[in-house]
Amino acid sequence: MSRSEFRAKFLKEMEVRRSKIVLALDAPADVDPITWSLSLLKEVDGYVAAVKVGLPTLLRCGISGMKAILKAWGGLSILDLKLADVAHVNRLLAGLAGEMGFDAIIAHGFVGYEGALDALVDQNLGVLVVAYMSHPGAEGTFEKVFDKILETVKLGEFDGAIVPATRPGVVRRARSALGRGYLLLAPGVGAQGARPGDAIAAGADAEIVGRAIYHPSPDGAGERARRIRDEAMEKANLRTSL
Ligand code: NUP
Repeated sequence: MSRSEFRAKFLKEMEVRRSKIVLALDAPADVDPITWSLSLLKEVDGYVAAVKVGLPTLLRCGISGMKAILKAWGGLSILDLKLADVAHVNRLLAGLAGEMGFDAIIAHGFVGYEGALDALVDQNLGVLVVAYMSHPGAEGTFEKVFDKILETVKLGEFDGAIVPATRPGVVRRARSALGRGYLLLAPGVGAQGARPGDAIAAGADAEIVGRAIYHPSPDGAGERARRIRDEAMEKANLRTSL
């Protein structure tokens, strides 16, 4: 999938599913990861626009388990590898992501373009670049490289960037540097302290939410996802009933 193809599909999916929430699927250590993922996805169907799978879930489900989960889900999926390697390894992992059925991958931006992220251009896969992270200690490093990473996003004409919902000011800076032609997805809502809708109000297209939806168990996750979606939509002055 080329850059514009994933971005267009994601924007369309948000419209069709009437949600600006992406589910972070990070299976806890004490569950059967495949059963857990399947029941969670069933619960949240209708309330989230896409699913983002992290390494813990992928490693524990394995490639065939992951394929089965994505097939059952049927919607857009993003693999959060936070790739940060040299070109030939990045290319191998991007190929594997495509083979499993993922529509996009997340890669770190600090590695730069030439000999690293340039390998992800033309992989038939959407690419989202981590521009600034959501945890408290991110500032010391990411403040120094943020502007450079945004330049890399534009250089590779990637689909967009991952920016912290915990720092609406950073989301605003990313939007003003990139313009409307790039996706901004923001994690950090709920368990990490940001309120639903704050990042969208600051210019993000969607918010990535994990524990606030699936904790303590998939039971009731649909209702929690619905509430978070509605709160986010309301804050962003959108109407889900449109
Ligand atoms: O800066 C980042 N912060 C972050 O939490 C970049 C990310 N990709 N994430 C991911 O978002 C993290 O790996 C997890 O999958 C999700 C947040 O989960 P939660 O805090 O909503 O449970």
